[in-house]
Amino acid sequence: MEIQKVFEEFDKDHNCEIDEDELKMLIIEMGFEISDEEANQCMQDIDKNNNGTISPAEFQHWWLAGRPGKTGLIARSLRMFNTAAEMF
Ligand SMILES: [Ca+2]
Ligand SMILES: [Ca+2]
Repeated sequence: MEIQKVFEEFDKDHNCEIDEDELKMLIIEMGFEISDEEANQCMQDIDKNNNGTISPAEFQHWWLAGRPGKTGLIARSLRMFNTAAEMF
């Protein structure tokens, strides 16, 4: 799975950054539930410069670092996402 593809999947409005709403939307689409607080923590895990959005570079850094995070929720969602992608 290419990082760029995953990023594009998150970036629903294609403005080259992922905001909190987009993050939540994808996780909900994957069939998980996420609270505002969890979404916020996920953002903090990835948004290293704390400007409220995830840039491609931030996303790539987080991805290559092994997708660390407080909640692990996105990592779980992405595993589902990979599995779904392999089915097609
Ligand atoms: Ca976006
Ligand atoms: Ca950022």
